[in-house]
Amino acid sequence: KKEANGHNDQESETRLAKRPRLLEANQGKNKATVILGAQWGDEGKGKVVDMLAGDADIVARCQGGNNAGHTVVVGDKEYDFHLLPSGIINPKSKSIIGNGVVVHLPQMFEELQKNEAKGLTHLRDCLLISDRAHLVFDFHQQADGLQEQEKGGKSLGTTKKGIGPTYSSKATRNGIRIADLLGDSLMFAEKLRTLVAAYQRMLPDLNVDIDAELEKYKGYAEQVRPFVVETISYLNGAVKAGKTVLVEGANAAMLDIDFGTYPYVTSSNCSVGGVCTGLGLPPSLIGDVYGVVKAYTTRVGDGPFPTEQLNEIGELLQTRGGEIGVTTKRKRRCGWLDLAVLRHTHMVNGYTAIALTKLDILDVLPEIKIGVSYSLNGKELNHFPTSTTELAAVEVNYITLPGWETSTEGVRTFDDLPENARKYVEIIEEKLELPVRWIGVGKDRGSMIQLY
Ligand code: 2SA
Ligand code: GDP
Ligand code: MG
Repeated sequence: KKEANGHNDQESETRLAKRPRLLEANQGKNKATVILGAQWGDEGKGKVVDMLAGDADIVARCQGGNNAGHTVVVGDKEYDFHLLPSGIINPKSKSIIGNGVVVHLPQMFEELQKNEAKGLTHLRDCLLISDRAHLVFDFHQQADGLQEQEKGGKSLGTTKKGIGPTYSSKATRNGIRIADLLGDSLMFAEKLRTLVAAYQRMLPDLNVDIDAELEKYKGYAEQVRPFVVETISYLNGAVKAGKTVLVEGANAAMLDIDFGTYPYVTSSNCSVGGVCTGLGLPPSLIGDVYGVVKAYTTRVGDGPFPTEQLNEIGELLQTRGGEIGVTTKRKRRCGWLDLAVLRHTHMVNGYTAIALTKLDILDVLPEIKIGVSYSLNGKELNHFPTSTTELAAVEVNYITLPGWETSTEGVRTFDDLPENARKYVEIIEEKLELPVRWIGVGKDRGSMIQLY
């Protein structure tokens, strides 16, 4: 008998029988784990990624470029990664540079060579690069410097790695992708000439020898070709096949172009949305999202920083914490932990838990403050200020806790931490309503307390 919708009973039964299988196929039980910076960067993402990479089949970068500087310390060896995912130390996992990353090929090959010289000889066997990733050229880096110069006293304090100019080329649809470099060489040359001309119209001082650049990139095309794949189907296929995927965020939520302290931000989405757009992973395949939080706050580059300590406390954090930019060697600005920042980034990123790093740096302080909220004109704010003028004018409401004045460096269990250190951690958990899963008490790979 025909039903109103035109199907007969038997057809409907077959469809129903198929549905559980189809539903199951789309449930996506296996999901990627994501590590994100929860403040203004340099929270210790590299160390956390390296710690988890031992169990990962794939570690992927989704945004940013070699502005990032991620440190991993293994015994007496210190590695700094900029474009390469920090998980690449683990020879058993594949490392992906995703479509959302911007790649300066000469500096990527330099980074490979530098780490090979340090004994990581497996790197080229592990690396995969998206054919959709955009290329950063030397003139993008020059433009970054010139644009900063033009801003004078209002500069952003960029790393001058060409990140902003490259993402703007991408947004104006003049950008050049790795696939263009590997495709028709005449088309690549034409695209490059158009892109350079657009930049020279904006910045007449920009000096580019296009023919020399084309010659150089002929060589890079062949050097990079073996690493290039269509990473979107590769990665989605891997997650569906049950592989363990770890995503390494670069920069941090407060530097996110939408949610950070705009315009004092980088030019990509460093929060969880960037994982989807920068790798082609749907939200349903994203599992745990761990926020990496430094036990105090640092910022490198310009822009408002409400809990900054321009005094001996800030200096102590800077020197004890070795707070120097991994990419530019600039001194990082330092201040107290800021829960207004963390509440804002937790709202956007939805952390499963946090990794609290560098607790050991606070070991010598008799008193420790935590910024718990902001007030403006005597009124407590219930959301993070949008305007930097407002952010620069807020008053921070602090609580003061007693320090522990004991070394935590050798501690490996939560119970063995001094009581005041445990209280510091517990207050953060309570105020953010978010568990702390790991606590960092030293630079080395092993200097980590796991709470659960
Ligand atoms: P850019 O170069 O356009 O991304 O700069 C824009 C802002 O983003 C900040 N930014 C960073 N902040 C912290 N760490 C970063 N990586 C390096 C590190 C930084 C360094 O690990 O130390 O070496 O200076 C990073 N990359 C970009 C930048 O300071 C600007 O405020
Ligand atoms: P990332 O950009 O988030 O990967 O962080 P960076 O590598 O730029 O900066 C973090 C710095 O802190 C590096 O020098 C790390 O070696 C160091 N570090 C990470 N975790 C800890 C920790 O728990 N204690 C100490 N003392 N140093 C740490
Ligand atoms: Mg860093």
